Amino acid sequence: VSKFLDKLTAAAKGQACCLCVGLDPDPGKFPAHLKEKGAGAISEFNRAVIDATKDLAAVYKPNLAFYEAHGETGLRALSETLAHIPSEIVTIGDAKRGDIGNSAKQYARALFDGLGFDAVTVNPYMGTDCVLPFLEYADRGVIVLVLTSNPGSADFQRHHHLFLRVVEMAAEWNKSGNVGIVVGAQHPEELAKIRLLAGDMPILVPGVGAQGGDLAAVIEAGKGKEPGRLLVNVSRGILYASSGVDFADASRKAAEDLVGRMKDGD
Ligand code: NUP
Repeated sequence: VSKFLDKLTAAAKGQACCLCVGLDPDPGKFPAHLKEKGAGAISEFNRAVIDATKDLAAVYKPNLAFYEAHGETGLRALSETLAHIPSEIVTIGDAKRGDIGNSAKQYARALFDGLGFDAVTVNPYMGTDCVLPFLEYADRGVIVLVLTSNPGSADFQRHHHLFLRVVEMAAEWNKSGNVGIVVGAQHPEELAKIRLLAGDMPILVPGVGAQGGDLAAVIEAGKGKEPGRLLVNVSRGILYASSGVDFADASRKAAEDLVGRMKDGD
């Protein structure tokens, strides 16, 4: 069992379905007193959300786009955010990288050695050689896009059931026990099928909350055997539960409500 999987199991605290809080800061949506500081307020915003949710979250998932968009200021905020996350909580860098091996190696370095993520998301549609440099970090998680939450997932991923081939490949790539997969909450029927094929691999499910996915259906279809094998991500539904000065309290309430529903589904 990989170090990544051990950490995930511990962070899950016995829960089959766990909360992944998506840290996708958008200064335009911050409460007025932070909005005026723009990207300079990202770190403070994230820290308040982390402090309010850290006993409820098994995983934090910053999406790199929300930091890279602000250049140096954003990247500094990402480092500060990662430094603020308690060490027992799993971090997933949602970067969806995918490139020829020589370049993928540098992406893996940046995300694992540089930023120090426990796991990253990878776009596998360029093929095995592009995923290998990530897999070489056997102590870290490599979470592969299978069937994404967006409407365009029908264009290629569903074509000839291509996503099922990706599940098969993910199982082959899992020699070190450090591979996971991403399935959007929009596809509960396929999620059940994928769970059967994928065994007890961790499945990260985004798309609950702002994108309208059905949490109960996701739990029913996606639960694994061990704790922490189903990770439900909610970003906007937690971060922007209130646009007022009470945003951190509101993020806690939203997270509490989700965790309550996850426990009921067990
Ligand atoms: O299929 C995917 N759908 C998706 O929304 C794969 C993802 N990684 N995501 C990401 O999850 C998305 O980029 C965002 O960071 C988060 C969902 O955010 P929200 O809809 O809960 O705000």
